[in-house]
Amino acid sequence: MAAEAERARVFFALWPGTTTAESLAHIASEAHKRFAGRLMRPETLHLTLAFVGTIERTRIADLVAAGDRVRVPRIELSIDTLGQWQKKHIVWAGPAEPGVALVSLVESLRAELEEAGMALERRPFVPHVTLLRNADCDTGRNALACPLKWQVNGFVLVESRLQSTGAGYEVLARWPRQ
Ligand code: 2AM
Repeated sequence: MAAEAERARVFFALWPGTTTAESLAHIASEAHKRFAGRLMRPETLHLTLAFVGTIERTRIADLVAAGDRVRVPRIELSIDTLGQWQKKHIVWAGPAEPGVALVSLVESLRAELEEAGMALERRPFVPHVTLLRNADCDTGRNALACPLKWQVNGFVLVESRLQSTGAGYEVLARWPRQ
């Protein structure tokens, strides 16, 4: 087994631009008044497409190659739902329906990752942006009073590092490639 420094916890995600992140942060602070818990910092807000987990760093090149084989879509996401997961103590925002374009992006990513020999968990995909952790919530969904439109023009590969302030994320690669 490789030493910890040679391993990385990684996932593919949609990362909002500043304006969308600010709107999501506003929804989060409103939700915080009701559910308390720990507010995610605006710069860490994201929607996970495919969670790869902890791998050896040498495999990051394979992940980038897998990302290169995926067509980069343009998607208009309607973030219209506030969801609660009681067991995970999470409050999240997301679209009521995942939509064909988003599901197709997730499926292509998964197919390329599996082709590259990555073992992925077969959890059903529920598109969500975690807003609060350790929240005092139930399980359910409500329509957001002020839904927001998120223009998606690409996706990212991210490394997650646990820090004293919560998770710290570093973008390892972006698509379209820059
Ligand atoms: P969460 O916000 O619902 O916890 C970094 O941890 C990102 O990967 C988060 O978006 C987290 O989702 C997601 N994540 C963590 N473990 C996961 C798993 N086993 N399957 C899918 N997504 C996971």
